[in-house]
Amino acid sequence: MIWDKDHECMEREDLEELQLKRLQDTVKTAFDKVPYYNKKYSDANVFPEDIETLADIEKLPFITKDDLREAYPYGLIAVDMKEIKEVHSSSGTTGKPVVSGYTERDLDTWAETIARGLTMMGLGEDDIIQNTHGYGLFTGGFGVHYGSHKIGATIIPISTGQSSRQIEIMKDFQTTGLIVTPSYGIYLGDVAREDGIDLSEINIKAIGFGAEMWTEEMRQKIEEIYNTKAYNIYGLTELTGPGIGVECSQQSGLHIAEDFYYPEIIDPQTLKQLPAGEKGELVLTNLYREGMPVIRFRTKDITSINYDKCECGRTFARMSRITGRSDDMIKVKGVAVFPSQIEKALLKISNVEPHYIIIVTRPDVLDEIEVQVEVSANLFFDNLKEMKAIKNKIATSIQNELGIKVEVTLVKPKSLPRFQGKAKRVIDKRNLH
Ligand code: DLL
Repeated sequence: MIWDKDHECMEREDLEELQLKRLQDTVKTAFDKVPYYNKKYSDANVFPEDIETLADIEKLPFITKDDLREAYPYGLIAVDMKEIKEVHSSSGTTGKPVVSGYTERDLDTWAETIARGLTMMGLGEDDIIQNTHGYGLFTGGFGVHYGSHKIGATIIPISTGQSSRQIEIMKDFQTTGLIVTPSYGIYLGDVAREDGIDLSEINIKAIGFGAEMWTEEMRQKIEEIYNTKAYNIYGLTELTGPGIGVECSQQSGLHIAEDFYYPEIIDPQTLKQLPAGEKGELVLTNLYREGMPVIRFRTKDITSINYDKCECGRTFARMSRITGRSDDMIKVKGVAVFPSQIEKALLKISNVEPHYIIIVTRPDVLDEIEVQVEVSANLFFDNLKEMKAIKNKIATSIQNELGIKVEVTLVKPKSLPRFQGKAKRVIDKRNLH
């Protein structure tokens, strides 16, 4: 079944016509209503009337997370604040977050993309959907919630945590659709085993998972645990949230809601567009957003786009699974972590050198972070008691910055690598690529 055939199966020519019209409207509104865009575009000497074809989008400067932080909190809002009905924020807790604002229509568009996605996964009004995404500023909870209402399903808004209870509810409430992050999906499998419950005997029809990087092996594991198919959901707070791309029954790439988002793939070095099918950084533009139009946002996510027609009948292009990042952001336990946040936490403490590395592991199913930090020479050799105190201080400072707990190891002066050029601070041993 297809939720909105008129759009999802559009001929490319008609789709491009719609995209151009929406792009022109978006750029004009941004230029007229948002001083931030007005200045940025005027400085770059590009104006709304310069967008005559879709290819002209390349004339517009990019927007990055830093731009959004600079505009924090409401600098990119294009409507009167009373039109903004809801705000969400990206997961990095105490680091400078990014705020995303939605009008009534934006919330409806967002719900629409999730409704399409849930339909792609084979879910509908007869289903009972257990949403384990956190309800709050994170977009996962409410996004999936609104979309589930739109398809007329029954939603269980359980949110994250209480893992044994999740399993009990899955069984007792007869859950047929489960929405999880891949690592939480696998973790719940372990909890069920410990609780003596065989999840493959619960009648789950489809699993939707996303919000973090995963591998095909992880998908296989999830499908085995729950004895059903698992579909990839992609999205990011800045552009709205989950639903920008969702996999259909073919499980071969995520259909991008191209009537609402314009995707480009660029070479992260040259910043030039790459031909269809080539791997690079995904750049996204809101085509139909009133509250906070985001134009040419560098997601830093690495993927490729396939424009071939899909067996399922949808014509929207498909992006492949995210296989990496063009920056050093890592998502750990669902929280976006930048090395710069760790550096900031370290700099607050004396007797600590600004030399550190971050090691991310997944010993079992959950992520762990170890931060190795060099301490000054006099301290390292002399004073065990003080070393311990500093270690605790660092751990607390980092936890305050990131909102998650990390393991701190103090290492000898000059024992960590020194970098020329771009530092490579993160050693990700989770094998997610
Ligand atoms: O993670 C939105 C979301 C919620 C997506 C629920 C899917 C399901 P943020 O917290 O802003 O938003 O994080 C966005 O997470 O740039 C990617 O790096 C990563 N990410 C999101 N979905 C996937 C996915 C939500 N399916 C950032 N595969 C993005 C790999 C993903 N990475």
